[in-house]
Amino acid sequence: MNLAELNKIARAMTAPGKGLLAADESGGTIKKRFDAIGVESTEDNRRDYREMLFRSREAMSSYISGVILYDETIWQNAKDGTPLVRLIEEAGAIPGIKVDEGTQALPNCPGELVTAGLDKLAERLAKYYARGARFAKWRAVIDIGAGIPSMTAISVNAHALARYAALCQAAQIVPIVEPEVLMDGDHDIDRCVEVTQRVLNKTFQELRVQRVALEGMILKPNMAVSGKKSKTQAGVAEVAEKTVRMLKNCVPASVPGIAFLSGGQSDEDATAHLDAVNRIGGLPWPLTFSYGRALQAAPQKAWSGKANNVPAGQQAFTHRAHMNSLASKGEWTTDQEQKAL
Ligand code: 5MM
Repeated sequence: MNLAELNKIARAMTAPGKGLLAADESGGTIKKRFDAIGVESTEDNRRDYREMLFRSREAMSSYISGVILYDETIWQNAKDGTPLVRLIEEAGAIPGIKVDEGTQALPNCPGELVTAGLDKLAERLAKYYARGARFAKWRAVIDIGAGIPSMTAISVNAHALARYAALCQAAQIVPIVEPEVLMDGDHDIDRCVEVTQRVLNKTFQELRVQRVALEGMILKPNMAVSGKKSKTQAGVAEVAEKTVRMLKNCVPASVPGIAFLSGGQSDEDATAHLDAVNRIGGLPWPLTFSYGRALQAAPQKAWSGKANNVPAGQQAFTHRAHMNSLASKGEWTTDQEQKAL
């Protein structure tokens, strides 16, 4: 393992004013997104949509440091035959790949999930590296509810995250470690903090046990937020203060960067929260975005599967990427949010 090189890539992924585009929706998820805009989820439509994003020159070269791809996309070519991976590289961004294979029911733990995909992972990583991937992503899912999460679910998911991260580093690929605590329940923000801290602590414990070099990874956590169905919704200042406290409590300073998931927050909330955490300042790591929905909902709607709408889709994507770039520097304002439209 060349740790200096891994660290260099990790720092480029979280470079000032830049963040990651999570375009790694699996078949089922992209179908759901396309259903919402009345577009059939065919291989060509998925290609056209992602080509539209990757050809958004301003967004890709100024605000996006890297793109997380799904297996299908990393092997796809643009309409003119250029590999989609090349489009990303030509814009100055780094291609990455989702390598987990989704979640499965966790035996003996009703309602809980474990992420699959460790089998043959070393071989798959070698192929992805040869295709140009310089980082990877693995997402563990932890739900909050009555009596859950169990320590069993937290442990097995942390163990798998660390196994994946060690295999990535051996393949000279930077692992994005994503332990997502879902915001779907009716819990309040303090319960989110309590569970997320438990999950982060266990994850870093496993990373250490499995000798993962923290300088060669990126953490992709959830923010501290209220459950979507909670009657009390924490405001921006509380989210920022509790998110920063939670990270300070659990994330070693040697981690080169943190890139949040949006997790179902509205576009503007995801941006406002990122801005607010960055305004607090004085932290050992850059805090940026690795958003899927919060970067793509607007361009998906603007595009709606029509070739004529490509410029509008690209404009919507560029706007969200720009707003999140500003937020990653603590420079976003509601004025800019509205002015650019
Ligand atoms: C883009 O969504 C990713 C893929 O999910 P599936 O495997 O279910 O299709 C997801 O892992 C995503 O990268 C992260 O959750 C962050 O995305 P959000 O939308 O939460 O910002």
